[in-house]
Amino acid sequence: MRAGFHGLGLRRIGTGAATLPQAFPPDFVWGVATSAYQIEGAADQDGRGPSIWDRFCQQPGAIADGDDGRVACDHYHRWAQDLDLMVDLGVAAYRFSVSWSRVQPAGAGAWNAAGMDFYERMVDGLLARGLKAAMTLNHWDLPQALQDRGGWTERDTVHRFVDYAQGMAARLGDRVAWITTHNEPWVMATLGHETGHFAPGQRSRAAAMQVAHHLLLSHGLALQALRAQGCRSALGIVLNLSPVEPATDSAADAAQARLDDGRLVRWYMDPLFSGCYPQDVLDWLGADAPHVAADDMDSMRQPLDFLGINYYSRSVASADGSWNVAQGGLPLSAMGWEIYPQGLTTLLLRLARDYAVPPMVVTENGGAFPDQLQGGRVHDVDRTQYIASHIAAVGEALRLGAPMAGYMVWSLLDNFEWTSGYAKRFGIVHVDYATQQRTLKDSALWYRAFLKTQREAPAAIARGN
Ligand code: GCO
Repeated sequence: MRAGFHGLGLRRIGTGAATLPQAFPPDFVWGVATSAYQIEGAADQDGRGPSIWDRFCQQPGAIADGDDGRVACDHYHRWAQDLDLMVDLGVAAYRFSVSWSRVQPAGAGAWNAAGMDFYERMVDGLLARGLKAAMTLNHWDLPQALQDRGGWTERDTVHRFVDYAQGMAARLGDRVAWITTHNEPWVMATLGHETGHFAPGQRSRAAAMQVAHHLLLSHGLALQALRAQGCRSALGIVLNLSPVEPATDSAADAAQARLDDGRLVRWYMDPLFSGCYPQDVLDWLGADAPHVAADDMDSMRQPLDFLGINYYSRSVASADGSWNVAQGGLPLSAMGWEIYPQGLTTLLLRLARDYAVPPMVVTENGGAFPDQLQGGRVHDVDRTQYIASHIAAVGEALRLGAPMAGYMVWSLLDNFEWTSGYAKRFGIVHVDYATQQRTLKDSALWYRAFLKTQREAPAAIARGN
């Protein structure tokens, strides 16, 4: 793959925003990503049980404008049309997630045939269109029934997840190219259980660390179980990672950056690749460190067929907490996140240097910007520049030796952006929530044109053009 990239040379096309390597390897996988709760809607239909996000959205003040995912993009009913959009864009792969409570409403025991059928129809629909399926098992929407029994703080949930993973793989493992166990365990642990910003809204550092441990453990045990049952899908996990940079060159900020890196990056990467938790973080946690049973660390470290990385911005550490994004001097997205594509190159190279990483896929990257739909067009120059510059950053990491295998835009559609509700739009396709009409934004048109150059590039070079 790396050789392929070098072999194609570095002829460049201008985007106005960034310079892109003209040709990624021919087998580099380009895709778009979504998640179940953010797009499906049909929350009460065909036997779906409630998830922790359904419950969380009911808490007054939890979500901007009191929004929820009950209807979202109505993808449950419009999936075929949405798959057609992907064909139109020319992507090779679609990363989606399964709503656990749709297929197994209580998170244990009985399966819901109608829910399973939905994902089967959708996966068959992808294959019929020549698209690869990248299935995520857990994109945050734990069945509420399991939360009522303690959720991810309870070790029993680990075993429930393994059963669920086995059920999904038994049904769809012959057709999905990739299976991801968890999406962003840091978010579920930290935002869900330490700061309480996300479902289930708990506020305990000890609980959060136990959750992180159970997520990693259930990942490892699920991989073992899926391999034991002969699942042939590529198996991996998706982490949200960032380079952590000190706000100043003071020793205190450097120490803070090291700790933050430990909590965000090494807490997840070290057990997956080295079979241990970072000692500096364990020391800092003290009594809040998770309970780890005898074989857990071995169970967690399973060979990965791929590693998914979600990247949006860098992280900046200041010991006194005084740093503010405005000080960075970088442009910001509508989320208030710094736009920092070179951080993605830095991150990918660091992972490749410090760990024996498998092929890496950027499984999410994109931006929310204030879009205007006018005359059937959305001129989202900022988003287009964001995506183009981050694809260039991936190309740079690849050129410098990181084993990059794919890139997926977050997101195909505007969708339910968690606590921001529908106010923040990440889609390259605009969704009119009143009519459910989809409109390709300029960023989608750009991505389509870019992917066309990628398909044509090898032939063009072979012809010596
Ligand atoms: C994530 C999230 C997405 C968010 C996106 C933008 O995995 O971080 O999967 O669900 O919508 O990150 O905040």
